[in-house]
Amino acid sequence: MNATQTAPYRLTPAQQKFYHENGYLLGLPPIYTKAEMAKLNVELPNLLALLKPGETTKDIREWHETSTYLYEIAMNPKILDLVEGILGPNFYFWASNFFIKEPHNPSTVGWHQDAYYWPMAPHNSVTVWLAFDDVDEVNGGMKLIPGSHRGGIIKHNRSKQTASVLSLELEDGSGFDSSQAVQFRLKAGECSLHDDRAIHGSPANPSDRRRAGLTIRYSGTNVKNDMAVNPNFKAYLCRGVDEFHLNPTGPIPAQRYGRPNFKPVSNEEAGKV
Ligand SMILES: O=C(O)CCC(=O)C(=O)O
Repeated sequence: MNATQTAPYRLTPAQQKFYHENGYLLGLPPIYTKAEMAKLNVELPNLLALLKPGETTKDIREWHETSTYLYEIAMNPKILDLVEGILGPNFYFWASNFFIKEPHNPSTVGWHQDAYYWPMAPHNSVTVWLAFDDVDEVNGGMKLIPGSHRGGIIKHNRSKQTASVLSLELEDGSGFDSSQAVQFRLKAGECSLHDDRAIHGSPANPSDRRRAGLTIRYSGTNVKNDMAVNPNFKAYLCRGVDEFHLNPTGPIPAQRYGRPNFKPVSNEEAGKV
């Protein structure tokens, strides 16, 4: 190890226990310094410039396949150290998606379980939510129902909230109580982890501050995507060995910013409507 490398961060047994009991983890060491995060934010408009008329930042999905900007974030050893503490030594990443709420943006993210949307089995996936801004209760930070990942997958219905960016969601009271939700608070450059079955969502951003985060999805190599439902799925081995060979491997991007030439399968197409 040279002088600029830091020792890998290992989740403690107490953090692992907390995650497995509650379905999320906060209070983790920063992934990026303020200066590093500022640089990533300066670069972000280059990616946004590739959006087509009518598209929103939510359409930046799986652009890691063609953008080293995103691929390098997803493969950041500091993130992989955290994920390894949950998934063990052998895992891949397969998705990246921005959730950006500009100041005074009324968009919400309805209560949902990611696993309801994904044609993947078994449930052995972790989302890293990397904050590009300081995020809290004032600017529409995420909330999660602790322990809800242990309650099984609940049938989602078509969204009643017209402001929700998701089309399928869970109604408060249908198997969970939103007053039990934990408010996520992160500084720019920090991340949270959550289980693919944990119920979560976020309100609008009525504040003067942007609320931007990048979600990156990681799964154990034992998790298989149903290619009949999501044919664009590509796995990128992050750590260890792929002893199962259940999924196709993705190409390594060669340019800093680019968009894939496939249309990602929509949540409605991939979900169990
Ligand atoms: O950014 C948000 O508010 C929601 C993110 C989310 O739904 C997810 O990570 O699955």
